[in-house]
Amino acid sequence: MKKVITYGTFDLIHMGHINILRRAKERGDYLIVAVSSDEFNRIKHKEAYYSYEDRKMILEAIKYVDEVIPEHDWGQKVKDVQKYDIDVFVMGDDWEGEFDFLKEYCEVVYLSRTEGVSTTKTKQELSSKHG
Ligand code: C2G
Repeated sequence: MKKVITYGTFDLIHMGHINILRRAKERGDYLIVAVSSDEFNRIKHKEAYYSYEDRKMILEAIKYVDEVIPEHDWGQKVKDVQKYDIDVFVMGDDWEGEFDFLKEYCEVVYLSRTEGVSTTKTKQELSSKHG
């Protein structure tokens, strides 16, 4: 079984997230998503609308996702790749090159981001529309 992993906050799930999850799953048979904890989001200077528990539940309901684990810090990726016996690490290409150190442990794939959609954009448009 070919196992794939990807990481992210995945707040206010949108087509960009679905596109990366679908393509990540296409790279193997089993997709693990490491979703950023609320504490790690603070380290990433991100304020998620939904809590970790809610973002985890939403991801678990997506058909491409087989398992959801927490992402607590930047340094857990090598351990995760070894612990979960990962074959392919996938991220959007806004992270191009950032995780190449994982190449000695697994395949590293950066996939194109979906243009024109982001959680930040959604929040901004909603707040300007509805005040
Ligand atoms: N993404 C995308 N297209 C978008 C928006 C996001 O392909 N329009 C991808 C990102 O490239 C990333 C994934 O969706 O691979 C999750 O995006 P975020 O939730 O913004 O995750 P991020 O804050 O980049 O966290 O350790 C890695 C970090 O946790 C990544």
